[in-house]
Amino acid sequence: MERTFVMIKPDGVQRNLIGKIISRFEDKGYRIVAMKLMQVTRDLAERHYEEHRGKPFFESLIDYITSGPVVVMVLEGKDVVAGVRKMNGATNPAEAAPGTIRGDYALDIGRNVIHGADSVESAQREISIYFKEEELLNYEKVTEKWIYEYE
Ligand code: IDP
Repeated sequence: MERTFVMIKPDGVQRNLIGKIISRFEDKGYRIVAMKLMQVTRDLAERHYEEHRGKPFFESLIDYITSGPVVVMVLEGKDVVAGVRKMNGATNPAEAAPGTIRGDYALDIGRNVIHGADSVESAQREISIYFKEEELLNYEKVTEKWIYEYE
């Protein structure tokens, strides 16, 4: 089963959106296999966003991500990486469709509420930055037989 890494950014926590955002992912059918509230250090943020080092927005991005607590989670489900990206909406909230998280809850690219890994490889890398292997739980939910049509 595919896994992705998701972060409710500091603005999402400050704006009381934790519950609403988690509900969307639960309602869709994804399983939460790890989750915690944490303060991201600059070192951690720079490792997470190392592909953006040198870009004009890099320092403000690191300031943003380290500006307050975040909720990090690992979600599991069928095609969850692409599914979460669609639910999050376009990076720039001005371009994010209504009904997406950024489309419904954000206005500025530098305050876009949520992060989701952009590929299976990025998800694995980000999960290993934020979680220890033993923090990822293996369990099943009884509802899953109503979510998946097993062959
Ligand atoms: P993503 O979060 O949709 O994967 P990325 O291009 O990986 O988008 O950018 C990472 C984060 O950096 C964005 O979510 C946004 O918070 C911030 N960011 C990206 N581009 C800009 C920009 O042009 N100005 C300010 N912040 C930006």
